[in-house]
Amino acid sequence: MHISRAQIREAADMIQKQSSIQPRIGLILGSGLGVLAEEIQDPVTIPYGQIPHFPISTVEGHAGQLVIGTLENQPVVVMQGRFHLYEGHELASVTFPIRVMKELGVDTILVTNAAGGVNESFEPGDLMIIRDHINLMFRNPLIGPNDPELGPRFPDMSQAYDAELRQLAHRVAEEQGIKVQEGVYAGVLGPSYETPAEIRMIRKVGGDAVGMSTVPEVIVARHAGIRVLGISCISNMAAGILPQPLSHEEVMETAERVKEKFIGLVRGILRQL
Ligand code: R1P
Repeated sequence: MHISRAQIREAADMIQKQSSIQPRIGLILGSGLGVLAEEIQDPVTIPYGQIPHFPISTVEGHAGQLVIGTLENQPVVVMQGRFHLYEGHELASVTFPIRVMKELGVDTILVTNAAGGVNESFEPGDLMIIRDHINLMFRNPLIGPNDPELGPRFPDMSQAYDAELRQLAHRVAEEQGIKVQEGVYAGVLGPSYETPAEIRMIRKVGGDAVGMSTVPEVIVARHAGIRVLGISCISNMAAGILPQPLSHEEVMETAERVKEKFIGLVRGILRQL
């Protein structure tokens, strides 16, 4: 599947007809973190099903709608729910919204997710600023013909997660007295959770947290020249660290528990962007 500029334009046109706001910042809200979209002022909400070429969200905790409005006086476009490869979507669909955000004028995105803690010094409920990622999906959304109007054939990934934005996130966290971690996000395909042996491997190769999203979105954002800040909510410890089995219910519960500090951190970052 190949995404064309005409398809991106078509989706952006539809969105621009619904809202006069020109978003500068894009937010992608991970599992259970969609609550942040309720904070948007003067929101215009568009279900994904109404936007040309957008797939549909199928995962619990992902409402499946785009919300456009302002947050801390910043014009934002928010994905209340994202797409995952394991839902059966193609990589081009999973990352299509990033292309559309760029077309709408977005220059910075904040990518969030719920992730399992691999680093044993982390605790469920911690927020982790993403320093870098490891693509363990072994797929790349840029495979196929490259449209140079959208980005270069071989985009640099040495600064995928913007250093200044990470510093800002740390500063805001400190101001608010929120403890944050920083680390490397390992992206896997899912949907089965990882085995203890896989988690040991991820730890050995330098992963601090693991999840089933984010990596394709960030690759496409960097291809498009969008600055990226990533925040993981450590929703549980990954397999083999604690004796209990993993569940999506626990992921949702932890997201619910941390929502105030998460919202506070994001609002604080937006205020200073
Ligand atoms: C598993 O509980 C789900 O939570 C995470 C994983 O990637 C997986 O989809 O969701 P997000 O990455 O979308 O936050």
